[in-house]
Amino acid sequence: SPESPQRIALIGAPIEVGTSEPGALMGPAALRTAGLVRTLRDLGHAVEDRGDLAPAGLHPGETGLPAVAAWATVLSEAVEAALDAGDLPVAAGGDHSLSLGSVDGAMRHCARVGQPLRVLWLDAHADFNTPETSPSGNVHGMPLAALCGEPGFTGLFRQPAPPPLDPQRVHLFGLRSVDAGERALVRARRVGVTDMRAIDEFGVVAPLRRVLERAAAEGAHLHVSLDIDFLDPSVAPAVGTAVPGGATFREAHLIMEMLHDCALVRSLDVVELNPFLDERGRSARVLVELVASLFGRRILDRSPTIPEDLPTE
Ligand code: HAR
Ligand code: MN
Ligand code: MN
Ligand code: MN
Repeated sequence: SPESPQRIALIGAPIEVGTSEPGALMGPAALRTAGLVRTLRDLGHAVEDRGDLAPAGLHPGETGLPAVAAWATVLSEAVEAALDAGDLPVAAGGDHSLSLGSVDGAMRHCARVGQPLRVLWLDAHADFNTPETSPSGNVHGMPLAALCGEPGFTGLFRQPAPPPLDPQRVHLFGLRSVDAGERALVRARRVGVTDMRAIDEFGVVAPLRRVLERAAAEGAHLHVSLDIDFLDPSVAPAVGTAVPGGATFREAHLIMEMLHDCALVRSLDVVELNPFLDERGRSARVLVELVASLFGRRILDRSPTIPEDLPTE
């Protein structure tokens, strides 16, 4: 319901330099085709589609660190500027290296206004590899390590850079695929984790509530990074790195409803949609549904209650 209309800035980032599976650069187009802008407007929000970013001087097909750094720079600038202007940036990817820029932009904004930042990472993966630990060399498996100041990422961020992200202010949710080296790092740095085992045992509500309560207590800016492979591949098949045993549609949907109700989300990434691997637009539509719930679509125009007068026979 449009009880709290937002100004949303949609920032397309057709980026796939971070992955070895081509197709993610079609992600922003597929999300628009699936009705992302119209859906958010129908909820009463003012949506400005800023189109797709294109790093200056970056030639198509260019790979490696210079390309990753060029994307991180334009994304960081766009997200920081949107936040400074009071808009809520939605960065539509693109592979997960996108978050190098979006989270960096949020960090700069938060540092300026003196607001604590927390990051909720909805993902099958930890994305905490360094160039040392990565089994694949793919940068989409590394953004959190880079943002948290692990060594091996020189030249990635705009200078001067803010202090690195505190790993204890990051919460991985839905984790079910970690590499040996990154597992050791995630533990050593005490990154917050709700893995699939925990979700199976306790559901999504109790663990997420704790994360949101901590963020609410300090008036945090909550950045949500939604990797489509958080979902089970049977729900959203358009992923390059599918991991079985993911979230159901209902779990993801409920998470989005809780994120809306907490009113702490100030920036959002929607990443890793690979339309080339989709089935007739299914995954793109699922993502639009989920984003709609995060931005206030609800089943009835009230909070859920347990009916007092259950029908009896
Ligand atoms: N952990 C593996 C690697 O580093 C796979 C990473 C895949 N990452 C994403 N984003 N799809 O979460 O290569
Ligand atoms: Mn990811
Ligand atoms: Mn992932
Ligand atoms: Mn639901």
